Amino acid sequence: MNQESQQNSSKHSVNPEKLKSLKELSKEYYNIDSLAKYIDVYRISQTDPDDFWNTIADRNFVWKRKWDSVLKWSPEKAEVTWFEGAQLNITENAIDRHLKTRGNKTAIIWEPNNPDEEALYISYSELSERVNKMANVLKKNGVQKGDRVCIYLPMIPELAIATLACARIGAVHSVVFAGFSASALSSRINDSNCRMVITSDGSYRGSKSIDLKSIVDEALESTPSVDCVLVVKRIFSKVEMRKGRDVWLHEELKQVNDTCEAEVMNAEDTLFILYTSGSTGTPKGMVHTTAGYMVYTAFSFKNIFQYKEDDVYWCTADIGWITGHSYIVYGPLLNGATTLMFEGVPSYPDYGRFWNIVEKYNVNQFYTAPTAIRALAKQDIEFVNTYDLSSLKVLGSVGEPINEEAWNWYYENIGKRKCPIVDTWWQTETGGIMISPIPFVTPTKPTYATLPLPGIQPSLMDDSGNEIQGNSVSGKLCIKYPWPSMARTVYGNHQRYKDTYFSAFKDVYFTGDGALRDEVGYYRITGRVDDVIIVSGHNLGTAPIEDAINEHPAVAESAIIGFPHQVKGNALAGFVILKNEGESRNKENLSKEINQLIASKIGPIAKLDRIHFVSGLPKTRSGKIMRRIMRKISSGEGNQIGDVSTLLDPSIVEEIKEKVQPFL
Ligand code: 6R9
Repeated sequence: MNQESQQNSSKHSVNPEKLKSLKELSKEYYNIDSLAKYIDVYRISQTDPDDFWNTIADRNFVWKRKWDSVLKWSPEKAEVTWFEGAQLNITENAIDRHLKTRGNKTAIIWEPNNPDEEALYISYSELSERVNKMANVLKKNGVQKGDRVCIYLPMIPELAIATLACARIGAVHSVVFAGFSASALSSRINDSNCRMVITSDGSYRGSKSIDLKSIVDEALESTPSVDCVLVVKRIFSKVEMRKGRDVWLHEELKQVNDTCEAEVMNAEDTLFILYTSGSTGTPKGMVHTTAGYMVYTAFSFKNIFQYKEDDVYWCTADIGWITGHSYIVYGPLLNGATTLMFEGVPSYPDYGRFWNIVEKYNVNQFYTAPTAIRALAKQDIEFVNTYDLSSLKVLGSVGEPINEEAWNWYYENIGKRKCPIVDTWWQTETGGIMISPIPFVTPTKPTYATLPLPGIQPSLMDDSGNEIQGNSVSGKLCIKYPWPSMARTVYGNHQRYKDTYFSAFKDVYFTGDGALRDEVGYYRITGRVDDVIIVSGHNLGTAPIEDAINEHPAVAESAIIGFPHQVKGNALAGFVILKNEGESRNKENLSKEINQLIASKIGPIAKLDRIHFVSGLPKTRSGKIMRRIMRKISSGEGNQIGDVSTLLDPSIVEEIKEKVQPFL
């Protein structure tokens, strides 16, 4: 450890003799494969975080220059700097360094929307060539280091390649999910003044094709900063190319060579911006920087998925979300893994598609979201049983609390009771997975994200700002100490960053989530704290109650909200989606049974005053339930629900409006 970082960590005074022996152990830090090692490594990471990250960073990456200090941290200013003084390029770590040993290994398997179309196997050498060429195309069209490039592409290889091409030349990528509307796209482009947009003529999603280029054209009517649109041919539709602005990628590629020197980046240079919608206000452009993000996504990928050299890893997310950034592109490639990208949807051509893909490629690690699990669990089990899923070793879940029913279904039917489920809690802001079991190491427990990764120090805070000690407690989930992949700021608005994450509690990062810590110290995320409902003075998280409801055999999914009540302060209303077989049941009886279940699982306090049977819930495109919308409708403000651009199916809002009489 160098001098400056020694000063930095002086408050964690460690006996040098002890440190020496810990250092011996640290040689194997990178891959935690036993509970004893987890406990040791976690302790080291907590005792001397600087030394811990220093070792991880030093031993597992290629640097053009090493750092002068590991961490500098000013909680008052909400400013954090990791690996200051270091220089690197993340693509040299994700691609170039593998070429000697893994040049012919498949880096990306691409499975198209239509199973009859040919899949692609892109080797590390081919990926290198394609990233370099794309990087040269960006340069040729005027993109320079530091410029922002908006990427609005479907899940085709060019999406991953474009992000890496930006990183190669030091341009900042801002990927916008290609299901967003023109206005959502233009506001994101304008917020960070993107210079270029990379898009395609269109996209396939199940049986539909979507005309992406015309959405971009509409968005660009109000985006003065964009002077070039790079268009990938995907669906071969007729598109209008604006002269002087739009260029075809395939034509540009013919004019460039396949070597592009990796730009020398400083550790804290911005790697990308990714927008995340808060419950209020405009989306926040979370800024992630180079070195810390690299170190943490690589380290967490390796451990959470226990990836072995010949494994095939598949994360079903879209690269438009943080999950896709960290665990389709960067984390896997930094570890020289084979990562699968799927263009389509779980229901096309039928509900067996995911399992068909697992069989086809012998997928070893499968990472998806509870919303997908619930949707698939609703279907005939034959869709699963037709396929051989014996290659699977690890199953992952991310995005929202996974209810017990879905957890059990996943564990039994997909993992056949032999694959641990890693319920991974994290956020766009955290850059990487924070709390999760390590498979074959941490004993799992349904609905619990279990334990923090080494280097992550969670804490639960009470409403007066005190840390809650001990076990069997609940509170607001905070992180006490910086970690390398934390977002550094909100693009163009550091005050908002400070206000959102660093002002609720002194000197700690506030996640916005509530959590409980059980008797052995396992964490369970109970939902966003803005969704917490106080009934007769009791704080009730949404997740445990929804879990209880979902245990009813006729229920597929549910969401609860609070509404004002004269006696209790708030009462609970449930929105319930039934399985097909539940539709014909008497609703009054069903409601009684649901309430009995809640009473027995949580207590009579959590019984629902109203139950609405609906066909769907207002969800974001990444599967999160927008309870805010149900609250607005329920309180008679259905005409003021605000921005619904991130909703998957806006027609659900109309249905709920019709079914729900405001609780006035
Ligand atoms: C990665 C991602 C973040 C919010 C987060 C929390 C919820 C994510 C979860 C989970 C319970 C899990 N969340 N994973 N809740 N258990 N395993 O989803 O990022 O889109 O920014 O959402 O999602 O509420 O605060 P992002």
